Amino acid sequence: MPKTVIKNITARQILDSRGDPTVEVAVEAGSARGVFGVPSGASKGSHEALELRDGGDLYSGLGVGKAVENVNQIIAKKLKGKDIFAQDKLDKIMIDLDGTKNKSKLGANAILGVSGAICKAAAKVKKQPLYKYIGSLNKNKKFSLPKPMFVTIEGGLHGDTNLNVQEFMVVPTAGTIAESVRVASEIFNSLKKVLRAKKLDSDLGNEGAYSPEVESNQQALELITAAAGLKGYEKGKDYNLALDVAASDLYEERDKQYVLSADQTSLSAERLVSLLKEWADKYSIIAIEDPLDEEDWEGWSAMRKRLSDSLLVVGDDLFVTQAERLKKGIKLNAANAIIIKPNQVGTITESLATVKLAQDHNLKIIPSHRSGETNDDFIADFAVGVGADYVKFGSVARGERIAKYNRLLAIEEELKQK
Ligand code: 2PG
Ligand code: MG
Repeated sequence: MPKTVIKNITARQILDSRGDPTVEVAVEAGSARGVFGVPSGASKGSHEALELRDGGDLYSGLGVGKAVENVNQIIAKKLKGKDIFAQDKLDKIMIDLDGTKNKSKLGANAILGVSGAICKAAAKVKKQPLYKYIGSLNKNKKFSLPKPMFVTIEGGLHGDTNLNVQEFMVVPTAGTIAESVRVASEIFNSLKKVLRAKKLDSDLGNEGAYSPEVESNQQALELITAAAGLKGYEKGKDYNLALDVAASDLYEERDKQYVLSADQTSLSAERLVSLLKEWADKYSIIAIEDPLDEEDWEGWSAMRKRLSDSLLVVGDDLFVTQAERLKKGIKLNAANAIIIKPNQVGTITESLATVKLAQDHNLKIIPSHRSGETNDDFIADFAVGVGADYVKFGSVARGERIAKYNRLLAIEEELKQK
């Protein structure tokens, strides 16, 4: 392939799905143009790469003018004229240009915007589907479709509710994306009826899932089970459940307790793990993300020892997509699955390296959206490109979530025709 160089890089401020500013970057090379919209989290891990925000009064300090300027004034000058296919070298230039450990000088939002747009533009120059190009970056040629985990009820920092556990997900056992989407959609719409019948709120939270006030955290599990039952779906057979406890947000450092206010209780790590195990057995839960605080490495290891390997213990805030933290987790056997969010680390190359490291140690890979999203569907191609096991893109409602599931549907069709 002849060299095609980067002609232009431009960034601008757009809005995300929460109405907050975020960065969008366009990269031009040859006659191709790659555009990438940067997502943004709410329940962030404290070791994530830094999202640069302007501060001040406008947008309550959340403007991304500085990050945009860093792309337009600093990064663009360095990368123009360079080979569009040199993803790792281009990412390295940005990492060096930033020079900080957490990308706080230029902003991980500025850097990831460019990194993602480069990747998309390069795939277009090559006239390859994006997943295929991403696969080539990680030397993967086996493109299988991941199993989606559909967020169906949400609480924590994602909804206006007393529910403490952040995400209750439905994981259909169906063998295709099309069937999985159907089962998830049917359960989702059935749940609306269940909620209304119980006079519970059926409004949607940040990720398009229901966010009702509950009598207890466990009630959310009962509600989903009832909704699925109404459609004739059996837990453990037609679907399983998954949780994101996002436990760092529930943890009180002072007395080392996890506060489950909806259950009027506080639990030690050990008792929380016992409760999660009880739920897992009763409700056919196959994966529990961030069951404990992001610094409680020992607690994670102890949990893994207590539970069978078939239950996925998933590190999100624990690993923040960073190889350094994953290495520690591998050594301590802290988890057997990892959430991959490119904006937690700040470049596509580093995200791919973390995936590779995890795969080499048999951790399951779960690429994920953020609670603040754009209509960008890059993460769907990323998941297929790296041969991910599962994905988590939110509920089956709201455009910025279904953009990603719809992209998986399209990829599934495409792969079938091959
Ligand atoms: C999570 C994510 C996505 P946020 O905790 O897994 O659901 O939430 O983007 O707010 O960090
Ligand atoms: Mg999480």
